[in-house]
Amino acid sequence: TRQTPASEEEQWQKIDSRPTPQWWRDAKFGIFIHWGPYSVPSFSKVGTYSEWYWCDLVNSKRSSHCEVKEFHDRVYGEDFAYSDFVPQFRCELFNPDQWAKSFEESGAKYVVLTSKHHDGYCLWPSKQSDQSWGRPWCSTNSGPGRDLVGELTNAVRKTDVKMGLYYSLYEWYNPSYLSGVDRFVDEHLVPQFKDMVNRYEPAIIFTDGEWDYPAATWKSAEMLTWLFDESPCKDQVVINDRWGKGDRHKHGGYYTTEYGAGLPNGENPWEENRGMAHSFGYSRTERFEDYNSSETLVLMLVDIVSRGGNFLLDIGPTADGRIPPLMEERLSDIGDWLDVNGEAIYGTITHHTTCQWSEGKQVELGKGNYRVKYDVVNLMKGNRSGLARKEVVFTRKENTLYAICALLPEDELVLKGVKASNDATVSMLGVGELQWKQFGDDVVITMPKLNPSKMPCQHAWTFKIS
Ligand code: FUL
Repeated sequence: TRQTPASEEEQWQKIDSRPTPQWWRDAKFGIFIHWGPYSVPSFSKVGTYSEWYWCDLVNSKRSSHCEVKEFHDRVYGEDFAYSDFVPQFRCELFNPDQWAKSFEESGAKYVVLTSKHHDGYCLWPSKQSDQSWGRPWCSTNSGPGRDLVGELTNAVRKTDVKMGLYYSLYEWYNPSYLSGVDRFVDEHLVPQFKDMVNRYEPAIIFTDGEWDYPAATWKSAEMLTWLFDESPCKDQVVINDRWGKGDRHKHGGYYTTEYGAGLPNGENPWEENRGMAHSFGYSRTERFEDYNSSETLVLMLVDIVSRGGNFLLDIGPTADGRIPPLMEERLSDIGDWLDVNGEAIYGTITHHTTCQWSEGKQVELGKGNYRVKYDVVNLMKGNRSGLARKEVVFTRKENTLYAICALLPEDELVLKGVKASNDATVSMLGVGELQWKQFGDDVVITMPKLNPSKMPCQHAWTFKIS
């Protein structure tokens, strides 16, 4: 006998109870990539997203005061359409193996590429895209004439970094979307989504653009049921929480926060995503001072991981297919840090304790613009009573505790409220074993003499107690 098909509610129950695969929870650090025709103008009012160029342009027609419109008319002319950028999206210097190498060397364990953003332009040969747009609207039949998703997927799969895909449910100006969402979902979205999954078997699916309609309209539960029951990546695929209006932090997979503070603990799997400056897509208006320093990015990673989250750090490649060197440098610096300190990050869980440096040596985790640009420090203040400042953060793996410090202690490091057993060993990653003593409730570690020109790493230092 045939079973009656599950109701939407039953489908969600099953989807929501599926644990996020452990590999993702252990991975901690991923790289987000926003790349598409918007990478051609690569322009945004500073503080906003360059991948929203088209939408900003259309909406600004109604407002007299818009930097995108002013820029567009001045540089390209009023009659220049967004689609006219596509021939200039040529990616002629795109070298997928080189990208994959940068990703691997950054210490990231996964990558998430925009297979399709809200402009609907696909970075892979999507039949549905060309059909519903009534013109070539994918990267094999226009622009670079290359399957960018396929090429990057193949290159990344040669490393041990996992390949994931971002996919926008809605498309601002798709004629089919504008003329009726139900038909768009049946004839475009569902078959296109399945095609993407079948072709590339992504390790992660980061959906987005869900906010116009409830999940039922997008047929999200139906797509996810197919994904987990039938698709070729059903066992290990990881999903996020952007599947329908109002459903974030409710339905789907891991919780997402965006240019936010993240969540206070690891109760639910979560991931903070943000660019290195203010935008996801490359923006030529962002200057050196808009970019977070390597130090800040390392501290963000450390702080997020200490609260049980993952960090999805975005890069915006250029229309000619390069990763801007400043972004490459940031990735490489994070990689250098993880080379030494990775064991305190990957595969760890949270360890909550209040902890301060010894008197007179109190520091804040993150100095300068860290606090201004990244409000998590303030969030944590509110959540952890008694802890005025966050000086040391902790992670844990079985019987090993890692204390990560944003400033190098001078003579000794006092970890208040940490009890270690008599036979414990204490070491500094990249340096070696250190002398220590238990003084009442505190572990006191004697700092070794370090040669400033031969430091194990920069930005933050890890002490291991096991
Ligand atoms: C948002 C999008 O609108 C942004 O453009 C970006 O893709 C971000 C990750 O998600 O909601």
